Amino acid sequence: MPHYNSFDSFQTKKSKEKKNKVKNKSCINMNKDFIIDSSEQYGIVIEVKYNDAYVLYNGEVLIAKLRKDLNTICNKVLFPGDKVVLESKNNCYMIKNLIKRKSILSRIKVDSTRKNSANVKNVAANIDLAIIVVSAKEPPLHAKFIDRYLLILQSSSIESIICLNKCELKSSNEEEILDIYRKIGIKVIETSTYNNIGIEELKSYLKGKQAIFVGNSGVGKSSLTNAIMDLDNIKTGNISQKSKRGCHTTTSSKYYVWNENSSIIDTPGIRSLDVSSFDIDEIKEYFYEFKEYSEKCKYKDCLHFMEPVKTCAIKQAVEAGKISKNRYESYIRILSQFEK
Ligand SMILES: Nc1nc2c(ncn2[C@@H]2O[C@H](COP(=O)(O)OP(=O)(O)OP(=O)(O)O)[C@@H](O)[C@H]2O)c(=O)[nH]1
Ligand SMILES: [Mg+2]
Ligand SMILES: [Zn+2]
Repeated sequence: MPHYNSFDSFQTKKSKEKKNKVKNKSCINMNKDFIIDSSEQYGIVIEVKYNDAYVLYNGEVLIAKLRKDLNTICNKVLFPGDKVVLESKNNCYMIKNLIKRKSILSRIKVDSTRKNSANVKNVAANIDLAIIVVSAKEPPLHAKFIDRYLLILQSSSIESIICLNKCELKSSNEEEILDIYRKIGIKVIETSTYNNIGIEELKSYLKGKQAIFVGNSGVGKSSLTNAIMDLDNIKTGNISQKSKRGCHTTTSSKYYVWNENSSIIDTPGIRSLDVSSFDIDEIKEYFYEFKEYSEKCKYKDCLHFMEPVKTCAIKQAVEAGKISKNRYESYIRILSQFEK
């Protein structure tokens, strides 16, 4: 069985090239000497507010601005988790260099007012592990959300696990959805910040890592951050009684250190995850459990979509219950967007 975290072996050359194109787009106006390979002394960006970067340096949080000759503002080039080299000038801290990133989590926002113009929105840098946070109820658990997050994280080569929060509200319905992911080799942790369940297990996965919580508004990302930090001062929000969804309480991503070498980035809930920047034939590459069957499809370029069942080994595997129907439906739902 393919394991979800063995990204590179499955990445196509095309998707790698495309990813690099996206990465470069995020570094507009960047002088070449700004990015360096390494430095002994560096600080970590914990939050960025317009032109101010809050940098954790030797245990202190400093406010720094970007080098003037870069002619750009902080929030265009720096993200929580970035490692930066500082210099002090006239009682101000300047960011002299950015240390080369090992990963960047981006999502693409399509500007609906300007057709075909995609806007790269970076979320955080140097992530070792992403925790896709979902809740058992309020907001309800849907496999399609998890599948979109997985697609985006895997295309950024970021290892991911699932955390089902509000597990005290779980019923057999949610259990069935979680089983889909357990079966394809993704770790699922169950937590309840109300009943203090699973927090120690979650910590054991986060230890020694720069991790990030992603997921819809109201699932409990900030509540989990409070639980891990043993704090209660990170703002959390109520669930709307009408829609049973979150109210977008967290508005910017923030980095928290909870243990030596262990940090967590709490992010705002994402309204919609756009996947239109992918190529239609790239999507199937990230549904890793398809791989062992797709080689048996009659046509090499089979999209497992409009092709007849008799030529498509994926459709046959879905019918035989070897591939989850839910996952296949997510795949088709994503592909259908390209038809519009
Ligand atoms: N029943 C239940 N509710 C929880 C649990 N953990 C958090 N909540 C509640 O869920 C609501 C939303 O929690 P937040 O931590 O603000 O959610 P968030 O994911 O940070 O939301 P955004 O910042 O809007 O993206 C709050 O009312 C919490 O009290 C839990 O384990 N069980
Ligand atoms: Mg929050
Ligand atoms: Zn096929």
